[in-house]
Amino acid sequence: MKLEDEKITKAIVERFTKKFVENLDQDVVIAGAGPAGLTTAYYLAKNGLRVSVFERKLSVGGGMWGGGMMFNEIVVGEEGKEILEEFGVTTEEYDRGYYTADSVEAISTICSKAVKAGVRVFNCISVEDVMIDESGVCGVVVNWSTVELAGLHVDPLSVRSRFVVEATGHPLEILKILEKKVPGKLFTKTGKIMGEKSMNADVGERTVVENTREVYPNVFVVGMAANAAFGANRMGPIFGGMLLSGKKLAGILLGRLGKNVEGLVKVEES
Ligand code: 48H
Repeated sequence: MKLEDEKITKAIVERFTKKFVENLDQDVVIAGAGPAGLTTAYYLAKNGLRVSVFERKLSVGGGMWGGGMMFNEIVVGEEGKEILEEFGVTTEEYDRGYYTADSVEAISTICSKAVKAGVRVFNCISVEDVMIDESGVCGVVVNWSTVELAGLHVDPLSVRSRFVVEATGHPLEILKILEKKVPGKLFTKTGKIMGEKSMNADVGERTVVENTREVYPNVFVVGMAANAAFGANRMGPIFGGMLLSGKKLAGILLGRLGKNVEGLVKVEES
């Protein structure tokens, strides 16, 4: 059989368009495909929700690939280990309460499981704004990352969703947009972004789960963004908190949609 070049092009364009169009009205849209965003997405899709993740970069996985300072191993605690094992990632005990995993195995497996569970990941697309109506935020505004990089003046497209998840990590891009452009205050003590504090693994790992919550009507923070929003410490290359935060947020969002979840502890919002 002779391969037809134009058929390859047609297949890609038609299939991508179908995928994009079929995912314009979602239960949850997540900005950022780091470990926290992907873990949230996995548990939501596994429990029947329509979930899209938009990722600015070509590759998904955020900061997990590089472990700590590019030593490509991650550390997790007891509960983080259980989540990694649920994903099928190999873990190794280092000392009591400290487990390690290969960072490449960890993030590639989490992403694979999320996609197989039904999550739609759109890479090379950045969330550049939110969509609002009288109920609060009701979706995101997206554009090719290359448009942003080239500084071109090209209008974006929009995707509707019941809930939006801020999973952009340290830079808190979605919350910065909210602070600047939408009326009302964030649900932090000051009503504004409180900012990330210096490294303290013990505190940061705990607070990242506590700070996983709604931060503006219909907008939820997860992972590093949660501590940056609520003024808590960074935790360095221990990644259990990112996974636990993602699992907690999935529980909250499923609860909001009245879903009865088997095998996923519903965590009430505090
Ligand atoms: C689309 C965007 C946009 C945008 C950014 O940084 P991440 O890995 O975030 P988390 O919270 O999943 O994990 C944090 C962890 O990697 C980390 O940095 C830790 C534990 N640090 C501790 C410390 O002390 O330093 O992933 C965020 C993702 C990235 O892939 C970005 O490219 C992407 O979000 N992103 N995607 N639209 N506007 N902004």
